[in-house]
Amino acid sequence: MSAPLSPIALHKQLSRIWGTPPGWGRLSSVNHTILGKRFMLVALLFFAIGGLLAMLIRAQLATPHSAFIGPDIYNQLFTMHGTVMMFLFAIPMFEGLAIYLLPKILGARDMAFPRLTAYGFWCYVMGGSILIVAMLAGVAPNGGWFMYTPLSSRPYTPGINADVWLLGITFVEISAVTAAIEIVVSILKMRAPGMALARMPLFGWYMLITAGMMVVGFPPLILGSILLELERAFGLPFFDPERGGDPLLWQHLFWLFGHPEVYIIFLPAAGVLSTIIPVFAQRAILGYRALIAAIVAMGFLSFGLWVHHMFTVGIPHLALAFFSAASALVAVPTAIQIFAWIGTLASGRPRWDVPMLYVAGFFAVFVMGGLTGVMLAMVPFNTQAHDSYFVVAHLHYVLVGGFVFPMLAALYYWLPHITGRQSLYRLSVPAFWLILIGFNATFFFMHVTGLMGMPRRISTYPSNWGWDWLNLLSSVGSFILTMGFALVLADLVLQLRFGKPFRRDPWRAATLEWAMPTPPPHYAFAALPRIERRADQLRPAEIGPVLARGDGYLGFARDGQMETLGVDMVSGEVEHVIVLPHPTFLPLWTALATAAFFLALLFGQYWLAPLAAVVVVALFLCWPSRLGRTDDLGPVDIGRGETAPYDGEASGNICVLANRTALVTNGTLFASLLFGGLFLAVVAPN
Ligand code: HEM
Ligand SMILES: [Cu+2]
Repeated sequence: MSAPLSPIALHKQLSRIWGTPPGWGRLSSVNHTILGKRFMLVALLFFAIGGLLAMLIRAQLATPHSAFIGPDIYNQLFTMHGTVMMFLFAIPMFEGLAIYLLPKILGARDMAFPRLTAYGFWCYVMGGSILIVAMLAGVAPNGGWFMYTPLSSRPYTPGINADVWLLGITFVEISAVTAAIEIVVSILKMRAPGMALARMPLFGWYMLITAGMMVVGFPPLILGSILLELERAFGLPFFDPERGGDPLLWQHLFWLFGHPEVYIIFLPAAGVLSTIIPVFAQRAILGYRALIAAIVAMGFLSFGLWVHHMFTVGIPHLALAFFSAASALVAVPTAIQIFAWIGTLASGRPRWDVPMLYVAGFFAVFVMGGLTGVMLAMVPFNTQAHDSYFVVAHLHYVLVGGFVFPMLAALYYWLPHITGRQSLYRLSVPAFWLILIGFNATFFFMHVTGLMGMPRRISTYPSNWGWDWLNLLSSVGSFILTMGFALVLADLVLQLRFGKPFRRDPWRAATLEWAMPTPPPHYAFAALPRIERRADQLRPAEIGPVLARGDGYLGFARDGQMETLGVDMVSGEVEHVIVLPHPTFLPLWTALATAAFFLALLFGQYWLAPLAAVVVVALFLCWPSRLGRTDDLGPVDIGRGETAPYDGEASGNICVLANRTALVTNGTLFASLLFGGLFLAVVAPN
């Protein structure tokens, strides 16, 4: 290229090319840093909403015979609490974290399909809003977060409550599936040159397997929702035993998704732990290869477990034994990870800081959840504890221990990266203790309440069964817990406002995301590095300034194009130059048309739905016209004296891979349909 630029001039040029317009133009952003932050912010908002609902539940249950909330509203409350936490908080939080971090940890300038990121974000916001608006209007879903039929069928839920869930969640799932496909492609194709799969940081492996699980895990749920909505809207009898259907089909389809869902939530959190622990232990993670094997094994095993949620529905005995054994087997890869983390800490020189506090909280809480999980995997015990508060206690130990604590660790670990500011310690430490104590006060005693026979999902209970003081304790605990979260929030705001600017790489980490200025510029890296060793053992403080000078791949601004590199999936050697799209409103318009489609179905305006669908397709057809070039340029300069062709001129490009991944999604959708058909043919032959 031309004469080398000064770092400042290069920064200015790249910022101009990669920037997002101000004002309303911000809504056209397709940048992964911006969208990752937005995803996480909205997910936090939904966490607050879900938490508020939990507070209402605990207020109602604090005393026996409480008349605070009637049973009708109570059903909506716990259904929305579970739904919001699982679909609108946990999954999108993972997506946001992945979208923000992956390109930075793997050494690329953005995700593979920036406009798809934006489209997914809008689908998430709009689908989530449908659910929240329905709740404010008093017609929220009320059949529990897993919407069992026949309770969720038309005769038992005549209002639109169940339709809100089926359509709203399917809308949100679009964002999950698009994000999953994009994450798979980005990890496999867009890493720094030289970063072979065998050198990829574990964070990348965790995200790859999680996204892969989403690609095959979500279609059964989407199919189930479509079938149930068809039954509700047009009276088709998929789940109605009187007309040849079977309500168990819903349970199978739901848990075919729902059990992997638990691991889809846990694996990203484990990825966070595997990233943070070595940094604070000041050594490389123990058992890198064993961990990769464990992650992959977990991904596969988790699909063989769904039936353990249905032990009490009358499954053949042999099948019960099989699924019970498989449920116990999944403890093996979990144990490998726990031992690797403990071993890393034990053999390193651990340093204490706020993120480690939350890691310790994870250990304390999650192990307890694992123990009760092993108990529940035993069929006889499960039969006893089924649908009691024991299960509520277990699932919160697993979800809060296995997701919320690691996410708080992640928050304190990466916040300096996002804001470029230092943590203030005064609030984060007391917040931790409030959360830990409040959590255990809330949920530990629920084990006892459950064993004393209190069923879940009841809005009141009599006072003479010995449940009173246990419930009061749980409610008091939950308010302590809320105070802890409020303190975290206050800490966040204070840090944004008053935190001192941080030096680069505050934790002396060893991964690439710290080899850039913080807060990160829109283009992420001024030049892309060459990786010569395992990419979780780098020295960001040394690499950073070199890259900022434009010393590396693509350390220049060419033709106003947003360029990054595509590599061979396995070896990580350069294959092509990928040109990414500029900001555009197209994703927003397409999402709005998609919203029109779902709203038309929700309100039974069936003439409008096909119209909206046509608009969606037409808008999607506009997407390619804004991108790409038709002339063939051959190999072009990529810096360091090397050349590579543009993505569109080479085989094995990102679009081909994305198509294949989407085909897998489609394939599982049809396989689930086939499973459903066979299931009905066997169980209900007429
Ligand atoms: C922040 C503090 C939390 C409190 C105080 C809380 C409280 C509760 C309570 C009391 C129930 C049982 C309601 C009933 O069966 O009548 C419940 C159910 C549930 N919670 Fe939480 N929860 C909290 C956080 C979370 C989180 C973070 C998640 C997930 C990531 C979660 C997921 C669920 C699910 C899936 C259910 C089952 C809903 C159903 O039965 O349909 N909760 N929660
Ligand atoms: Cu399960």
